[in-house]
Amino acid sequence: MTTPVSEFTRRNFLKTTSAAFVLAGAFPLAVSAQQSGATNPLKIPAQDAGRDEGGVRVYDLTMQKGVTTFFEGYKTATLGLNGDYLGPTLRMRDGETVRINVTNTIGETSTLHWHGMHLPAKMDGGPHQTIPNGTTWSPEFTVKQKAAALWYHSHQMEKTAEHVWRGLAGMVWVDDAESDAIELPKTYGTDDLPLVLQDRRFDSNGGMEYNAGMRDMMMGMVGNVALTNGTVDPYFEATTEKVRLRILNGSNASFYYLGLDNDQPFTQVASDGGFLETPVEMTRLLLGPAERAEIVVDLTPGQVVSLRNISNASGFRFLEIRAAETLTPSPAIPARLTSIEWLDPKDAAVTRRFDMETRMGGMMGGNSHTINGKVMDIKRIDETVKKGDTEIWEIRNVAGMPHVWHMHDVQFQILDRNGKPPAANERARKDAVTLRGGEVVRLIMRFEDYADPDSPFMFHCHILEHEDAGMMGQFVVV
Ligand SMILES: [Cu+2]
Repeated sequence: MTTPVSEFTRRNFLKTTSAAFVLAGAFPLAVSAQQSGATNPLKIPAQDAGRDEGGVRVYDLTMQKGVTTFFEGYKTATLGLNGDYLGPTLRMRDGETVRINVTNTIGETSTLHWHGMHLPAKMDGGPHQTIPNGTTWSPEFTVKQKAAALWYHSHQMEKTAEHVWRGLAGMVWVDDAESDAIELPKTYGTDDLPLVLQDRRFDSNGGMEYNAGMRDMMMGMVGNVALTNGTVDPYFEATTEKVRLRILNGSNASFYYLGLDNDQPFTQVASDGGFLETPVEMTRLLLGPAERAEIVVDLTPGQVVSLRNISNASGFRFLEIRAAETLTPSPAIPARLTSIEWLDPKDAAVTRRFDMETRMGGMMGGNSHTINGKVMDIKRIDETVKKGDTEIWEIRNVAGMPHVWHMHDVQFQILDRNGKPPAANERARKDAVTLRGGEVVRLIMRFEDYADPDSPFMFHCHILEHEDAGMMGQFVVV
């Protein structure tokens, strides 16, 4: 397996901590580097398509304590769902009714949030839907969703960062008639891969305890080792001409600027909430915490190419792809992938404004991360939205550091970023958007189907340390 942790961390901290932060500007970094060939086969999370119970698709997820061997000879205490670290990829279909029995055995209260899903607030798994240790929560809802790679993670009030860090996360892939028919790679684990990208801070004993210090609370908790589906320094042996990578930035706080190490182009075909209308060829992809992108990589026989985070000095590797000497042909990517119903700003009933702000407290007070000057109060409803309304939400990052806006219930569209049209790969259904320091985005969304004056949805920064520090608010749809 891989280099022992002590050497790994020392070497790479020395190599990167001084220069890397400068090179990457304001972005928090994950630091580690791999110079030679990758050492571990990529772990592929199990797929779980549930079981049919009288027309309802039923899943069982157990949140549990685990022990994971990330580095040979080192046992690391972790959390997982139906396993030691992370959880299975749930497969579900648009139009189906699903029930997920979530049993908590981790020894403390948690929650499980369906990130990116459009569903009733009571089923959302936010801070109000707590699951005490030893109990089972069984949300049931109808999937009303375009095909997309979504995810689930703990959303426990003030503990989200720690729970996700320790491993309480996994993916949800929604399928529909369009994704069934589309000519893109879709054989799970063969040419269609989930890639949960994370970084974790390991100590010299192989531990990855969540010990956030002052700087971590300000900047977000950043690691010294890259993990892909919980694998350190992984490789994948490809057998097809094209591989589709469904990438989730599952980190607490790191922004990944991804590219292939030979700078060959790849094609983005989907964003957070499903397919782009047309594929976008690119060589670099920025993903903030919680954002997703599906990309297709073209391979030549015998090729070895690596997906790297090139935003730090060492350019650490998330995945080495080793193409077989003979590759099964893959069809060309369709020129048109889907149609998106673009919302018209003229139809917006309301424009709301949100300032994301970070203040450094200095000697007298603590640091603060706020939205419109407020920190989260679970008893306070910040915004009330009328069901059926289209709204514009203007988000300003008035801080110097980047933040990530995420809101529950809806997939939004980006009208503009700093007054200019969004990049081609952000003309999409999205539920999370990265804002660099000083940036302004205008989002448009429609609040459909579900209203409940007693159960709020969340909006928050998806840097999890910021969320836990109170950079979160609540809205109800009535
Ligand atoms: Cu933030």
